[in-house]
Amino acid sequence: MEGFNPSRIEARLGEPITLRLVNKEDQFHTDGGGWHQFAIDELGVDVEVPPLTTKEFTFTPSESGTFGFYCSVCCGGKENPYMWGTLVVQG
Ligand SMILES: [Cu+2]
Repeated sequence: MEGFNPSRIEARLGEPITLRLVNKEDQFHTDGGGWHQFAIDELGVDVEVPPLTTKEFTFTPSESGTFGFYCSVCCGGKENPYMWGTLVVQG
């Protein structure tokens, strides 16, 4: 619920990028049961991370540009000003 760290990620078009998502929330967290999500609509990325879990995943950006990523499990979803970040894809 502190937001994403880092909140800005850079990648290159067509090159795989691996992200490690660390969810520090436990299951007693009132909002969303401690789950968090990492989603980028435009790139078809949608990863959910269980409470107190670290999840690594790799994806390859298929478009260049600047995209917002967010969590919509908790905290007001896309409207939450903290659970937001930016992925910049160059290439
Ligand atoms: Cu969240």
